[in-house]
Amino acid sequence: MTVMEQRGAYRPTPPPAWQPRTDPAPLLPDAEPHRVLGTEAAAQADPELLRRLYAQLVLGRRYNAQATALTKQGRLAVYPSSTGQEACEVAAALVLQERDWLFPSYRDTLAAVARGVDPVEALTLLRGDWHTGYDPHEHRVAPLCTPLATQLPHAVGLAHAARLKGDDVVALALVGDGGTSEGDFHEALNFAAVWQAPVVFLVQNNGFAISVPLAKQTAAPSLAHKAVGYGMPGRLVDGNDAVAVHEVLGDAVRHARAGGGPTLVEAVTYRIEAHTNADDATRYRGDAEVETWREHDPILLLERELTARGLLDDETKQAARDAAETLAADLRARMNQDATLDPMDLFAHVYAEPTPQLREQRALLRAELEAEGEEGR
Ligand SMILES: Cc1ncc(C[n+]2csc(CCOP(=O)(O)OP(=O)(O)O)c2C)c(N)n1
Ligand SMILES: [Mg+2]
Repeated sequence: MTVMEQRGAYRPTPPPAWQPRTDPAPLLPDAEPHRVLGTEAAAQADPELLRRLYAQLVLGRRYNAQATALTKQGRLAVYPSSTGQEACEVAAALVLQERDWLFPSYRDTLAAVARGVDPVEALTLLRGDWHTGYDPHEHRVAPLCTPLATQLPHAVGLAHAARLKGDDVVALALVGDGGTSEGDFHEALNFAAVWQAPVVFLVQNNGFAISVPLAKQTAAPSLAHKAVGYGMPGRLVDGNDAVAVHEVLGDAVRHARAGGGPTLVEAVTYRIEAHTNADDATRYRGDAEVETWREHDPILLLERELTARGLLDDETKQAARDAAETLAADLRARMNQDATLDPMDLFAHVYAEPTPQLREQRALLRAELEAEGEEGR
């Protein structure tokens, strides 16, 4: 059989011989983002889950505020806040089993903390102290990833390897809207679908890649639609509706665990703060837009539901606030201690075999440090 005789081969003459090899209809996302809060479906939501999500959202909001304050006090080099995106962060952590893996980006400190990473260790990288402050294997949380989308092929590799070994492991990878324009996004999704790897991709579409609005970097109908081209389902969800995100991600994780392959979930949300403390968001967006999103705040949406169902009394509210203040106080106390650092560690773990240039730079630094030490005596 020649190549041209194979099923599905491109035939240039009419009638068009091409046919989709997979029916794309079941892969298409819904026209509107999936919502639970504020709809009739909310009445079915488990009260325990609602309370748990609420407590975590309040903790997360306080963590974001405290970390941002620490940047202003010179205790943290940089903090990409996830204020406004806490529902995605928390739901991503809660849907996973202990044996699963989370692959976060630099904005996903909260997801790492919600999964059990020490709140101070989660900030080590952003403080500039060390490569990663926590052992990724302890809670199965990969290092916070700064190069955009490079965490995605890692997640696919881990998920595929786990399946080959017969381990029951699902990988959940987080990425931003801007990250979906990276080559690594394409390669990860392509391989994930071809291999039917047990991986879930959660795109937090927060409207911006630093100052670049979504419309200036993609012409896709939605980011969830990108899934279809790779042969996996795309789901669209209201990223500020914690219950909806939990439900959609939960479905995707179960689907992956059962051997159904990957899913791409686009959560529509908004970055309330600037990109980081080094960014001035007023230069590229107006206050009115931010205010509109504040009215669709993830904590507010959940509070409304809890109150309507009589699940949120003053005591519960106060307990959530107290837990958040305790977390913030611990963060302040521990982040205000100077870390003990060895400047020579700069060169550790860069390559298995240091290059001649690195060896030379290491020797230079050592000589300078020794000279300084002698001057100090
Ligand atoms: C490969 C790569 N290119 C460029 C950058 C610089 N950069 C850091 S954050 C960012 C924007 C990313 O936007 P998005 O993916 O939407 O994530 P968000 O910050 O909104 O969470 C860019 C371009 C980078 N970190 N890595
Ligand atoms: Mg973004």
